Amino acid sequence: MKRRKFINQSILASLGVFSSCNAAESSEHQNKASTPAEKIIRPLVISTWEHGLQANDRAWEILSKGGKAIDAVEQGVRIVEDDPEITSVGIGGFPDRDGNVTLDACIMDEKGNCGSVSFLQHIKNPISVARKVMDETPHVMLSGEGALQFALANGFKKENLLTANAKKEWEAWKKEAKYKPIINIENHDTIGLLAIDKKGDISGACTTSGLAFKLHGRVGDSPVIGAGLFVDNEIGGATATGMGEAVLKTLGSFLVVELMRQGLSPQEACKEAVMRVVRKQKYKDFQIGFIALNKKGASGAFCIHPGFNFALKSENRKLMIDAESYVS
Ligand code: SD4
Repeated sequence: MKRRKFINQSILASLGVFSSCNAAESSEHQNKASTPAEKIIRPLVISTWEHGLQANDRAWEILSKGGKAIDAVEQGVRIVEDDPEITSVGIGGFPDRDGNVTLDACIMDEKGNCGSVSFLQHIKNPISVARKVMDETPHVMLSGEGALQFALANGFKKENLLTANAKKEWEAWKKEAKYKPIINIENHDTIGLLAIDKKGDISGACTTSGLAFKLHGRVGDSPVIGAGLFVDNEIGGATATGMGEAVLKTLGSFLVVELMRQGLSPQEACKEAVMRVVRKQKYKDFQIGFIALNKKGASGAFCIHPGFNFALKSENRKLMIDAESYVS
């Protein structure tokens, strides 16, 4: 059941990660609000959890050639959707309590365009369906059967997303059928990815299979623009991971971007959004985490409990950064 891989230093090294550090140690990870003299770092890509490393690498292939952030974020998270070993996103994702893999995703570009799919079954790249919703329909969000019909009509292939491993885990879960999330191994590890390209345009993508063994029909924060993801190209972008219900109740990613608009650094904005959840919801025995970047390429993160980390890639850096947390 335990899916979180606490990758140690040697594994990180074998992945080509130059170093792993905490938030305070990264020079690109600004704790202070931006000043006019601050160095502009771009392109840059950040994404949630260790699977962010491979997503960032893919996004970097596009960004480093002068490609657009919107293409980088879509292609980056697709790598994670395509990996059957990752049990929280795309194919291989853990199913709901009835054995259905149901996926949520959204994408947002520098013009404020956005697309989203929720409760989508049988399609392994929901992020690309969300992109099509954005690019080719007058709508923002398609759900369930309608989202599936739209995907099939646009050439996506129907496949069985329930892998043998996910089925085995679901069958083991059914013996007790208890739903008790455990911090950092809650059976959910969304990928949220934010990129700023050479031109300075920002985009974001977020994709997940949501809470494992959830009620059939449950949709979390990840496909909801403003909750799981938000981008305002004048200011920056933010994305969320963790217990979606808590993020939905505060429209967390929108909140982070608005706090940056008021002058907070990405780090300070993520912290204040987490504190809003802690204060308003009066409970904290779950994990949520935010990552954010601003127009200058400064990034930040904050979470409730230790254990959340994010991947960062820029011209000369490839890092896993441990997010600071409310609980020490
Ligand atoms: C959800 N927020 O469906 C997602 C799950 C997640 O890290 O982020 N996992 O609630």
